[in-house]
Amino acid sequence: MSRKRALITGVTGQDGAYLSELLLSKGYEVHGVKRRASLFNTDRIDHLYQDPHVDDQRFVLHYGDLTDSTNLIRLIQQVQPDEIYNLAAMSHVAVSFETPEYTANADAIGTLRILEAIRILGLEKKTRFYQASTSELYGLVREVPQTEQTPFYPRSPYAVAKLYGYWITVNYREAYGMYACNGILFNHESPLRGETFVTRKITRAIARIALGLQDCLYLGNLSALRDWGHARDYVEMQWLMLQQDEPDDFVIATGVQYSVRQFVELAAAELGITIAFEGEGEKEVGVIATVSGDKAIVKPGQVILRVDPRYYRPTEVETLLGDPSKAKAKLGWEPRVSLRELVSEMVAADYTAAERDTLVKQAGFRAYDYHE
Ligand code: NDP
Ligand code: GDR
Repeated sequence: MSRKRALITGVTGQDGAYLSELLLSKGYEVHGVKRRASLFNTDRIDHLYQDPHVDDQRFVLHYGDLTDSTNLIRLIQQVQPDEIYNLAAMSHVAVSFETPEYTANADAIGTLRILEAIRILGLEKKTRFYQASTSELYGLVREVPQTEQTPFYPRSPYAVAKLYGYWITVNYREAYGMYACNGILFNHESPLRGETFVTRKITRAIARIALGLQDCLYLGNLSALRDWGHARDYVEMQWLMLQQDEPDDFVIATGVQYSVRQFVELAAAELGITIAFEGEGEKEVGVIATVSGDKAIVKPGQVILRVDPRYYRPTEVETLLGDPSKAKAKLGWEPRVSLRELVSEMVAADYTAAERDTLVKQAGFRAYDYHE
């Protein structure tokens, strides 16, 4: 039997990297779509790289973009995939307020472009399609916890674009009998998480502060509540959703909720730092955190966290909590990693990176120092 072929958009992102690893371990031939960038953008998948000159290459990268229909049609024609995982997106909620039109083009119309390509090429019965939908669809939540039946109320240009992606996926399933699924994934994190999402921003900053590379971490809304899982766990479900007899939509979540403030406390505790919050309330500019600890370089009383309203969003999603009962019952899926384990893994990875930067600095070279 010939091996299965998968096409992954967003292969250079967090989920793209974990999903590529998973599919390769299952014997798939994996084709990834990467964007042209002025610097190499394949950090997360470099360990999977295979020389294109070898025979029997199982991991192949193609240039492409969700805003280019001709490119997508040609790639899908060339690869003839059994499964397409549409993970590519302008995925940052706050940035979507700055680039709303581009976000709609990539996240909403990009999804349509792939579905149309499948139809134009007559692959409706061959190619299964996974759409990276999101808990951001719930936005201003109407029900706790959120299930597949909870009404949507998107609160950002990102979420509105993803709402289109969700419904066009359902529509193509119903109209053309395509095997197309939405994974309504709640936040999932890892050491590969982009540096400007709140969890990674925190673990990276705490590690750098502990080693004296950074003085202070600036955050927005500390009281936001999220249901955080591990990306490695969640990509397994993306694959499982395409292996069923019938296509369907699933909520993927842990069913446990923490605040941003609690995430900071857990991350700091990993490095022996105790944080004392001061100020009127989490959304006040004056909220600061001071530390005491003996393992880290930080001084008792040092202020390491301040709230900066620059990071507030014009419309915020205050609380998200998922109910993954359907995925548990039908896919046999269960999240394996707890938040504490996730935080521990992320802090350890960022601490190692910060130690490397310290050595680079000590040797007289400029260490990578960017944070926002
Ligand atoms: P990342 O931001 O880490 O990765 C996004 C990927 O999309 C990157 O490979 C990026 O390329 C690529 N991309 C962005 N724009 C385009 C475009 N116009 N054309 C082609 N590729 C593009 O996201 P995650 O891995 O965290 O998330 C994967 C998907 O799941 C996204 O669609 C996201 O919206 C969705 N999602 C994520 C959740 C999470 O908590 N992580 C939860 C729910 C949904 P480059 O590397 O060049 O920037
Ligand atoms: P989110 O993730 O918006 O849920 O979208 P993010 O980590 O960006 O924000 C989570 C919560 O933390 C609050 N917050 C901050 N966020 C950022 N990025 N930076 C800060 O300084 C900061 N301070 C507080 C936010 O206001 C928010 O409430 C992620 C993305 O991966 C989406 O693509 C995905 O669809 C959803 O998760 C599910």
